[in-house]
Amino acid sequence: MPTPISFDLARLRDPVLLPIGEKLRRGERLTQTDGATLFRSADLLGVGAMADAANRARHGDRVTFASNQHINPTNVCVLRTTCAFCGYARLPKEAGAYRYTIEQVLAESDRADGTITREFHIVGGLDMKAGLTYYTTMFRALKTRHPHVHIKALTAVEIAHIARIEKMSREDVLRALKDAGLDTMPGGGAETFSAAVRDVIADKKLGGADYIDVHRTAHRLGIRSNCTMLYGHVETIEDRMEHLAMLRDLQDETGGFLAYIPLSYHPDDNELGKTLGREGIASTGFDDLRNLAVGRLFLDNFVHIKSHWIMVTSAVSQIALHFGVNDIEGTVVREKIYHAVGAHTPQGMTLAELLTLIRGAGKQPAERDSFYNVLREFGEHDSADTVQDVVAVATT
Ligand code: V47
Ligand code: SF4
Repeated sequence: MPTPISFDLARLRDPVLLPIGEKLRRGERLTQTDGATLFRSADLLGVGAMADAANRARHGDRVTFASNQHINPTNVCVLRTTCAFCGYARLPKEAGAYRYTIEQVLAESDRADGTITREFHIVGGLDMKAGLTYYTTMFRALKTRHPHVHIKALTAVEIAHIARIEKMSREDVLRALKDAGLDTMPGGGAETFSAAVRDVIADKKLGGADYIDVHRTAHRLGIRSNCTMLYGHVETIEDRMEHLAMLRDLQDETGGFLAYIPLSYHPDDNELGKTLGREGIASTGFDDLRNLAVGRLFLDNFVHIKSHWIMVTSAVSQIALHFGVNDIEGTVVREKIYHAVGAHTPQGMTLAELLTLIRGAGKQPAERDSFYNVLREFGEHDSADTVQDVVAVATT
């Protein structure tokens, strides 16, 4: 049972939201129909106020972020021609195709420009030449070079791909990767689970039930993970709710998800954007905020709802801190996947910029580790240089 949320019903202008507000005050779980009502209501401030109350009940005014670095080791992908929304992947011989050697991954890992990197977020294409040994060697080399850095790597789709090319079970692949240094898994590759949607946007990609199954297996092996939903393309509101219900069910079962991150579809430089005639028009700020708020309210068993500023802009991420969000994707350093599909945001943010963004929303910034333990709290006048870690972390 979710905890009851104290909340003033007078803040709801749309009468259809009242029964939902009452349920939340009683600590009742929302149904998929309630979730769809939240999505359909134009009372964004009402929906946001409920999500904000739910978020404050868990986190008060604290907003966390991670000092992380994204590394994308290969953009070669066997699904290049079938994931219609992806602008990042290349065929092996296509212009722009790359696969880093382990030395290049190590060189990339040193690019954090003097900041403290505590987490590598490593994802890439489904490359026939990037099998289990490629990744186990990479993780071991990274752990040797940066022993204190957490490795959050490989989506469920990549795990299934490695299992297929190595003719191994997904469980054995996960065990071997864990042995080599994989600490947690990111949430990418989920897209929208609905089979009808997948037929249009990613018909050859690992299906929703399999995505859930890989995460279930990972959780059983003690590998915690994030989860995502790609929205703003051809999915219906019912598709969104079916997707969220599958995530909530697995979380009830395993408790292994750390955070939920809705990802807003970017239509530039990908086939789907051309087909939809939507080039240049990404999702609206309204829908971005609503996806985050509904995530907070419907996923009552998730502690953390994260906004990915690279996708929705830092301005929307900042406002989202009053719409149910308690965590902002971190410093990132050099993002490639969204910048291949028209994201106009910078490729990384400094710690000082993140502090300004969070404080500007009247919130209290705190740096966290990959398991959401708070490492540093930043007071009103503290800077990245004046606040020491509460735990010892080696700089890279
Ligand atoms: O799965 C691809 C998405 C995802 C496009 O777990 C696109 O902490 C929008 O999952 N428009 C990868 N999105 C990124 C991801 C992620 C990001 C930040 C943090 C975490 C985490 C995970 O990027 C893919 C896909 O859904 N993507 N193409 C596009 N055109
Ligand atoms: Fe490959 Fe992932 Fe792009 Fe699909 S979304 S083509 S699986 S890199």
